[in-house]
Amino acid sequence: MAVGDFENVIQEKAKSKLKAPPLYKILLLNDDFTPMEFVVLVLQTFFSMNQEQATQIMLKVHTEGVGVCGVYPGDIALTKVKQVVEFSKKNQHPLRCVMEEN
Ligand code: TYC
Repeated sequence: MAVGDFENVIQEKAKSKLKAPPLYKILLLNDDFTPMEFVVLVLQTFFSMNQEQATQIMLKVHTEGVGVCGVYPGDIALTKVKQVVEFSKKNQHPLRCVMEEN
């Protein structure tokens, strides 16, 4: 076997070991106390949504109990969940936000 063939075999093996990093969904959960306007503000502030998108997602969570606000790599997802939880606590709202592997 020529040297070039060996190189190809090694390259193919290396490629087959590459795996995309896991992505995480960030979920908002409904509750009976957090004001709708506050949820819309959270979606605009931390998930870069405009008023219409944020209102749509908020209403989905309000009626269905849960909704996805975005999908991110693990470190970014964790930071966003912490930011939402901290911001909600500071404003004395019980809004729940969690992440789940996609
Ligand atoms: N259910 C809340 C209300 O009626 C609104 C709400 C929507 C709360 C979405 C949380 O993730 C949520 N004020």
